[in-house]
Amino acid sequence: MIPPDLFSLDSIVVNKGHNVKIHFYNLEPAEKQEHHTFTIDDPAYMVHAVINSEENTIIEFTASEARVFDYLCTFHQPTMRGQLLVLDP
Ligand SMILES: [Cu+2]
Repeated sequence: MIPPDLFSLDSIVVNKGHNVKIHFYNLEPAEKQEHHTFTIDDPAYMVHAVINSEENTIIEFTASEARVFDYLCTFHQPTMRGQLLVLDP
């Protein structure tokens, strides 16, 4: 059985007002040329980072709105997804 594509974190918890910095690594071997995305499709946080195998990037934004946001990889649904919880302390 082939293991499903997953994020290493299925939830991220931050406080409202904080700067969020996500180090996003694609751990697929280079020869696979398999892309992943980190995507939050919400007017509060429009994030869409696409990276190829063995690449990495840093995604930064300010957590200006407190609630639950889904994040996902657009290529690997339904398995590759998680939730960003922005708390109002
Ligand atoms: Cu993916």
